[in-house]
Order: sequence, then structure tokens, then C-alpha cells
Amino acid sequence: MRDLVARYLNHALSRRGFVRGLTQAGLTATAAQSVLSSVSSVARAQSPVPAPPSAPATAAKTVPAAAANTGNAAIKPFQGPGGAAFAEQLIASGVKYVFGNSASEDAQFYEALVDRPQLKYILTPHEGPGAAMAAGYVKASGEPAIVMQAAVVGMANAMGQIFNAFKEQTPLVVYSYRTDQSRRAGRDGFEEVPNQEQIVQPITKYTWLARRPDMIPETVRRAFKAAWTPPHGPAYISWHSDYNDERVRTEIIAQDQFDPRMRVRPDPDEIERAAKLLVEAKTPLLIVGDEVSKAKAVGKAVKLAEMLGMPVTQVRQLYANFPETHPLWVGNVPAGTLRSQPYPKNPDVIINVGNKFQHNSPAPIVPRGPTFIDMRIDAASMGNVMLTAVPLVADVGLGLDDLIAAIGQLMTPTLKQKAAERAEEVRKYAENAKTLRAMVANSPDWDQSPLIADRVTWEIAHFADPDAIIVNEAGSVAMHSFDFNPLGGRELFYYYGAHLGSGVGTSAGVKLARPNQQVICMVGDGSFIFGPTALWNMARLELPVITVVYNNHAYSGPHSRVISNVSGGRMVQTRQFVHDYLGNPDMNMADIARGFGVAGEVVQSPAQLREALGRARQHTVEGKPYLLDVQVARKGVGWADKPWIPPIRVAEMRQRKV
Ligand SMILES: Cc1ncc(C[n+]2csc(CCOP(=O)(O)OP(=O)(O)O)c2C)c(N)n1
Ligand SMILES: [Mg+2]
Repeated sequence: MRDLVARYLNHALSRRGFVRGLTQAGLTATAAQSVLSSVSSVARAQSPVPAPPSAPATAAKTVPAAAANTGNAAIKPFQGPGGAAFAEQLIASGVKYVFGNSASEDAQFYEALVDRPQLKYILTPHEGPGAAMAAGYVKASGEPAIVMQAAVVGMANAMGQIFNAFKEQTPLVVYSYRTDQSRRAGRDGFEEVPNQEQIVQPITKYTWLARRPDMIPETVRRAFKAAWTPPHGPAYISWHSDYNDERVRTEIIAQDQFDPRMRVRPDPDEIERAAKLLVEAKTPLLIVGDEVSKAKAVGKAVKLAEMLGMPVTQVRQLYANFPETHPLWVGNVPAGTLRSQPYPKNPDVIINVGNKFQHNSPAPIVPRGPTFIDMRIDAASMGNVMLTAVPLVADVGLGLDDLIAAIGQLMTPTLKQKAAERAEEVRKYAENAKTLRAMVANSPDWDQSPLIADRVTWEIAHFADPDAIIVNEAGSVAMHSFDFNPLGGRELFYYYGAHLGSGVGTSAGVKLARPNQQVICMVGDGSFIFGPTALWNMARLELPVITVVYNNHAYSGPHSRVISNVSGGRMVQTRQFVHDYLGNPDMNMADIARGFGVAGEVVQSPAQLREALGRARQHTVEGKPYLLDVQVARKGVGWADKPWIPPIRVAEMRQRKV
């Protein structure tokens, strides 16, 4: 029985196989079920991070008799076209959705889908938003998906979102064939480029070109293994298109057989050191990062902060990783480094849990001076910039468990008293900061039309459901008033990667993964126009997402940044900015949405915004997406009412009126 349990825990045995083994060993069916449920709870406890994709029950059920001979139900012999082997392996890798754009040389794959309805194909009319949709689905569901497109031409369009997945550490798997078939490769044929797979190598975790058609399933498995092994990241795979048509004999194997089980516990000695430093600190500070959300460890981060009465902050991330309503939350770091965090002013011990940090200035995010403890699974980015007194390489869920236990051992009544006093100080600061934040509504421009961006955000925040999901790609717009709370409250999906054009696609994918939560996409006009095609997917798939475009007819962020780079220069004197004004003619995003089958309206005033949000809600209740094109004021120095545009008018330059 011990052997059975070990094999079950190692995923070498299915649930059914486990129960069968127990009954064969003499247990009654009821006793076997009870053993199963207690062992399953152990198995769950061993998997604090979303487990890498596993084979769905349906795949195991289709194991033919021949497979039984191998003695391992997870292996299924396969014979058929390479494209069908690809489809079979995706099913065995736990994939439910394929996000694709038409690729004629994947014909055998499409053919295979007809009789495999469990693998659902979503046609995305542009690869960028298509990949964003897949990434949104993966992030919001924790389930695997694949993106596929036509050869290098499709891949080139998906690359922006592969880049985002790389920066955000999203386990996105992407495939496109090489148009050059294996018996004519290297001749500069149609859509041929040398070393296609190498083009994306610097922005993927794993890249591979399968060398034989029967290697397709193994290549697929390795892509999923690489992408889903923490720290996550995108994988790209490719093969010559004729491999899809060739008949192969190969093996389809359940993905969970390749799970390297990277649920890493930190070094106990380092944990002891960290615990000691933290309990002895006068002014400790906790920075939370995305690994906390990914490991579903927000509750543990709260516990750690509460034990020590330790304030909590966050530096630019994808998710809101701590309840912003919590009295120990002191707000996001306002600018690039911790020096900009007004409270606590001089932390002596700083612990980062799960943020890989984006250093955007010569000054490191964590300044020299304080003792720095770093807990992360992404060991590669540890100790590259900041002096690190205690490196804790760990799955942060397990790491927090161990740290909490170690601190618990050290806490004396005096230390508890100190922590309680500190918590009280932090609470006072947090209350005050909250009051100050609410003063955003005191702006003299609060009621103006076009609206100020802060008013739009405030109205959305007061409209959104208590558990709404906010997908944010709203350019230079400040996020406030939402009180995000990953523990059952509002969630945030921010545009961390910043290849623009992800917002609409991401929100479509998030809604696909979480149909029972309100999804609101906040997007700048400039960002929106990089990727509106996912609106069509929202209409076709009946994804009731509310999209709010902050339409200032401009790239407001780049406008201000250019001025600060060349302040007082000729551009400012003449007000001639070539790079930032999107008006003349103004784009009408509601009209664009209508063209994709999504209803919407242009909003001019705060009063109209409230009514329009009501109509948006009505549409979503009825299962339909809706878009608000909100006219937003251009703020910042150097904006004219009617901005100058470069004088290029081709109609007047013509010799012939054609
Ligand atoms: C694909 C891509 N192209 C260009 C940029 C550079 N860029 C950064 S912000 C920005 C403008 C965003 O405009 P908008 O969404 O309207 O926000 P606003 O600045 O007006 O608030 C651009 C073009 C980018 N990040 N990604
Ligand atoms: Mg804009």
C-alpha cells in the first residue's frame, strides 16, 4: 500500500488506478475511497503553486488496449498525421483552447479538431490581440493554452505579446510552422526566413524546432514543461509544415508525467537568519510581488505582515498582490525606487516576497543601506543589483509558511507588544494616506467636459462590482479608488510588459476564464488602437466585457516624457510635436466597435458617463459586450487646444485629381 500511495503522489498512478490497487490489496470500496480522499488532501497540500498542466480525465479514458501493454496508462501509442499527433498531445497536455489565426499548412491539425471537440479553436483575426487573449486566459484560469499562427508572418505579429509574456513570466506556449518544407528548406522559398525559431529566442524561455514529424508530441510536451516550470515564461515551438501531413508513429503522454515539481522549500538556515533579522528590526518593510499571487499566497503575506506589524508596499507589478483595504497597506511605491515611498521613511530591514523588480534608474529599487531579504523562485534575477543579505530561493507559498513558523518561534510577549505598537503607527499613516487619496475628487476640473482622467477612473471604481476584474492598459492614467483585494475582492491585471495592444485581448481572455465575474477593460485610445480586433471575439463568443476607452486623442504619456527629456527646447517654444497627437481627424472608438459587432457610445460628460455605465451593465447582463468611448481632456504642459500637425496634405500636392 505504501508503494501505491507513493506512486499516486508521484502522479505515476491515476485516481482510478489507485483505488483499483487498494481494492485489489483487500480494502473495501468505502475504505479505498476514504484512503483516496485523505491521500488526495496530502497531494493538494504538496501543490501550493498552480500545478503544471495535467492530462484531463478524457485523455486517460481514450487509452487503447495496446497502451496497457506498456504498463503505464499515461502513455498512448499514436499513428496518424503529424497534425493529429499535435492535437492529441495538446489534449494530453491539458489544453482546452487553441487561439489561432488561419494557417493553411495546419490543415491536418484542423482536420483532427473535427472529432476532438474537447479542443476548442478560437479564430483571432490578428495574432497580437489573439496572443493577448490567450495570455489573459492563462493568467486568469491557471490553465494551459496554445497560440498558433501562420509561419513567420503570423509569428511576427504575435511577438509583442510573446515579449509581454516574457516580461510578465506568463506560461504561454506558441507554435507556428515553417513554410519551407523539409525537402526544400534553405532555398529562400515563400515566407521562408533563416532560423525562424531563433527570432524569438531572446524573448522566450524555451525555443525549439522539431527535427522529425514523430518528435512533434515530445516537442509540445517540452514546451509546456518549460513554460509551466516556475519561474514561468513563454515557449515557442516550430516544425517544417510537411511534418503535419506526414504519417507518424509516436507516443502521446500525459503532461503530468513531465512535471519537475518545482515546489521548492527555502534553506532552513537562511529562514532562521531572515526570521531573526525581521523580529529584531526596528522598521521592517514588506514588498510584495506577482509570485505571491501566482503561488496563491496572498493570505500568507497578510499573516507575515500582521505578525510583525510590518507595513506593506508594492513596486510596479502585473497584479495587486495585497489587500489595499488592509491597515498595513501603505500604497504602491509612487516612483521607481523605494526612496519615493513616503512611509516608512528609513526602513532598516526590507523583505521582498515575489517581485523580480524592474530597475528604471541608475539607483537600485532597494537603496544601499537597509538589510535586504529576497524571497523568490526566480533565482536568476536575485542578487544582480541589490546587496542581498538573505537569499531565500523558494516557492513563495512554502517560503512564507516556513518564515511564519520560524518567526512564531521567536516572538516573545515584548516583541508582540512592539509589533502591535508598530501596527498602530502604520494604521494611522494608512488612514491618513487614504483620506489624502480621496481628495482626488476635490480637483477644480472634476465636473468638466471633456472629463479629466481621474474622474473617469473614480466613476468606474464606484460602478464596478465588489469582485470586479480590472484589466488596465490606460496609458498614463493613475489607478486609484479601486481598493483592490486579491482575497475575494477586486482584482487587477496591469500592463506590466507594456507592448501596447494587449488590453482588449487580455480582457477577452480573462472573461473566457472567469465568466462569472464582471470584467472591465480600461484602455487609452492609443493603446486601444493597437489591438481592437479582440472586440470581434467578444461579440462572437458572447464575452460580456465592458471596455472603457480613455480617449484624449493623444499619446499623453509620450507627450509629457518628450517634454521632460528636451525641456525648454524648440518643440516647446513652437508647440510643434510630431509624435503625440492622434486627433484631426478624431478617431471614433464606438464606431470602430460597432464595426466589430460590439455596441457602444461616445461619452462627453460626467453625467453621461454614469448613464452610459448603466447601459453597459445592462448589455453585459444580457450577455453582450459594450464599449464606452469617453472623451478625456489632454492634461500636462505644452498642449494647445487644437494641436499642430505636420503639414502633409497629399491631395493638394497632386497634379491630377485622381
Ligand atoms: C507596441 C507599442 N508601441 C509603442 C509604444 C510606445 N508608447 C508608450 S505609451 C504610448 C502611448 C499610449 O497612448 P494612450 O494609450 O492613448 O495613453 P495616454 O498616454 O494618452 O495616457 C506609446 C505609443 C509601446 N509601449 N508599445
Ligand atoms: Mg491617449
